[in-house]
Amino acid sequence: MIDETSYVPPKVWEWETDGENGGRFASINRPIAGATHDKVLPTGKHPLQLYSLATPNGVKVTIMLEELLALGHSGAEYNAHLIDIMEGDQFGSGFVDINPNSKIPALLDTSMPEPTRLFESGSILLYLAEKFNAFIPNDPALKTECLNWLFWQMGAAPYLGGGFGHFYAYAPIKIKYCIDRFTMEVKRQLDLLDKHLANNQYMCGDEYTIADIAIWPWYSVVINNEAYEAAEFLDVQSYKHLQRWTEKIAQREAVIRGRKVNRPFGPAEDQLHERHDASDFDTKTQDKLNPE
Ligand SMILES: N[C@@H](CCC(=O)N[C@@H](CS)C(=O)NCC(=O)O)C(=O)O
Repeated sequence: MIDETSYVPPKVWEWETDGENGGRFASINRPIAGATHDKVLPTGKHPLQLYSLATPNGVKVTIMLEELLALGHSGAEYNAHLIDIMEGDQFGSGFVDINPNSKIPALLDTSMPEPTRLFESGSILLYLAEKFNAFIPNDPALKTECLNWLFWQMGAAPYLGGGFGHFYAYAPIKIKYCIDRFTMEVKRQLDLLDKHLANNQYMCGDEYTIADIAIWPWYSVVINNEAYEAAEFLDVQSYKHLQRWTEKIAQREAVIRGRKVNRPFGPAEDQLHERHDASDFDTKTQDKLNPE
């Protein structure tokens, strides 16, 4: 049993590979960057090769790609390959070549003279928005506001997931100090979004942009109790404007499609493990591949 009150940090921290304190992510947490094994990544026929998983960070990119395709941008056609982070796929050499940070999502744009690697979901959204001139305002002031919120999300998510979610839902022991600290911050984030959305239809006014596409996957799962089972604890019902925005975006066809891609968990009809063709949504979800 871990006794958190009597722990005195040693002079120099050491990695206890057989320690009891790894928690749920013990098998993938490492203090060393780089590949652990050789593995060539699969590739498909489309210009964009996505290596991902349907966590909120992964869903941002599949929603963006489905939104671009819905607008008629055929250059956004993509193959989505499943990366199982609990099995350590993010440490394979092919994946690390695309993302040295070993985290999903990672994207390869093969339509360029030299294939372009992309990692960090915010960088991927910005790249795609600029490449197709879509979901990013043309007006300089609005574009700046869009980027303000995009980068806000990139900084805020680690407090929500890595801080609050980790200590509230995943840590092997409940530590009041940590839960209080991150709940304070997450409630402040929820209130910030609620107040902003009281006066704005979307994050940048009337236009649906990559700021919404970045923020929605994280805060909708908290509002809908699909992450951390914390909806009651966080009193999400009280954030009415955030709820309105969450529900409106959830109804978009591209959002419904994007959420299913690279999803090996949840209801069978929502699980499209890999997406190699638009028709896969009709024929390759788990309910179709494995009917009862
Ligand atoms: N800031 C990164 C975060 C990406 C991230 O944390 N990905 C997680 C899944 S949501 C991951 O791949 N974790 C595997 C690991 O940490 O080994 C982004 O937005 O792309």
